[in-house]
Amino acid sequence: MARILITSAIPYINGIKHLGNLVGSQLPADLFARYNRARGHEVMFICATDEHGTPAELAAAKAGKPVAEYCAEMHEVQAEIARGFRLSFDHFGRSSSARNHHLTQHFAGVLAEQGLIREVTEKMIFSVDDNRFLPDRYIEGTCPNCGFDSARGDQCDNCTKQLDPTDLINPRSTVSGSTNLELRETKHLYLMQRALKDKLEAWIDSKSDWPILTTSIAKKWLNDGDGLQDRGITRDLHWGIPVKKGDQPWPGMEGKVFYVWFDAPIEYIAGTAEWADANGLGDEAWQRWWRTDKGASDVTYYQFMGKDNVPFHTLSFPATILGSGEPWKLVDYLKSFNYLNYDGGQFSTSRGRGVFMDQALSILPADYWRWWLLSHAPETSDAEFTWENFQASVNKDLADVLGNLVSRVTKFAKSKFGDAIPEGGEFGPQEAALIADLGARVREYETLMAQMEVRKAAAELRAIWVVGNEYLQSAAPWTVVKTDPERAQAMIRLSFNLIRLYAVLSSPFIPDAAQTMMTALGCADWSWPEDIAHAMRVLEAGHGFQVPENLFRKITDEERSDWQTRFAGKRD
Ligand code: B3M
Ligand code: ZN
Repeated sequence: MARILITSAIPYINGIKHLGNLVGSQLPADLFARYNRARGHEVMFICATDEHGTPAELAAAKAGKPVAEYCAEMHEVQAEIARGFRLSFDHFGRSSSARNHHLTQHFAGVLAEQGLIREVTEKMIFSVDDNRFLPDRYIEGTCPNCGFDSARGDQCDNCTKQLDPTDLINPRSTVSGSTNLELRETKHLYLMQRALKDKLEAWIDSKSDWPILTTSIAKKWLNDGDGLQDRGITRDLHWGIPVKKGDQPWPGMEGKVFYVWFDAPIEYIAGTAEWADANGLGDEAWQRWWRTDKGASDVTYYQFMGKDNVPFHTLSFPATILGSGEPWKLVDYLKSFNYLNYDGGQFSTSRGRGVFMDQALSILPADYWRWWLLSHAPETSDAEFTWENFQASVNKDLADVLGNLVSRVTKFAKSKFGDAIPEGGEFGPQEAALIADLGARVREYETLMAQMEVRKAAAELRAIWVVGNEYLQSAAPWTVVKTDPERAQAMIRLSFNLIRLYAVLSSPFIPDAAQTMMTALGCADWSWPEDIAHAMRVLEAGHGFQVPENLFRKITDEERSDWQTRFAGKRD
């Protein structure tokens, strides 16, 4: 049994995320967590809301609420939607937690002790019309690297370069649009990432098994231009974690807070501590996941995120960890994703274009979305959601292949043999061939799941459903029953075990349908098919069952075109 730590990038608090955000972090992380639990491993799966920074302040102001109250409410909203999507976090924390305050201040303190923090008096952009210092994200302008005209002050979305707002050409405030911006003097703390370059490089070089997308982004930022830059880790804001050196005041830094990207990844650790607190456990319970001196050296740590978050996780956060000189766990494998586009363009939060998580659940259950999103995960390139493709996948894979097998088998068995699995006959060559085929495919599925090859794993799972359907089609128990009822009974007995096999294998993708299948089988044996021949005999003759409700319904052409119109967003 392995010990597996999984974190998903933590979503910002200021609004409900769209399906592109979901498929780039939380959903594949959930798939991996569920799979590893199903294999009997010890899993810790942590996510949280990312609550600091100006996005939260401005969203709260817009909602007319104090920021703390706004964040508490929005956290609940996001937590409820996460439950709706069956995201199986061990804990869904909050980066504004007392634990994160404490740990963030702790890291800043030890980094200072290690001589890796310097104070910089600098000129920052103050927006006269907004009457506030404008944080990086709220200044837009032209990217000096690629010329993209809506680059943000922290990062260019086009070329992913991490930027400082003063790098931008023709900067403007995105709060008011004002170009009445001034440079005003203020003092900030900088993390001396440059001093850690060699260590970071050696660490990244040691990760030969990372996806190309991850390492190429990491290396680009390590070596591009002037190479790794020291980063400001404090801001002139009210909402955030007050700047302190451990639990001591930091002279000259009164009234300032840590930069949201400094404290957000630390929440992965703090969220695990919140989990321990919520379960009445002591510090050793979370430290055994995070401190290599306290049991975490046998933990394998996986992170999931969209490609725009990769520089912060391959450089900034590891700089915090490595720089601390303390034995904290570093990430072992970083799975990153490209973008999901929406119907010929991009998802757009501001224009309401595309399907957002709450809307998705209001029109169809979670499994429909989980299946489509995971089976089309943007791994090797950007992917695109279209309603035609969604309708085709749901109707074909879920309704025609999987759903149909379950309903055919249970309905036929009930009408011919009653409420229990029939006992006649023996498995013959046809069943032996199917079992051999399934055995090979299940091993392949396991390999792909362990490698987080999400799309390929979905394709293998679909193939596993298909071979069962093909077996049933060619064995044709509904015909055979007329001439050789014993033989038909053996086929049906095997088919019931197929349903159980499918429930177990499919549960990481479509947990609700898997549960419905197991409930219909009156079965609570979720054991993984380590031995396929055995797995096909778990449900024995005489075992009762019920015909389940239709597992999946089809999406009609009318619904498809209604939804297409409804989610098209406001026109420019
Ligand atoms: N909240 C950005 C995002 O949601 C950011 C991730 C933080 S991960 C520590 O994509
Ligand atoms: Zn750029």
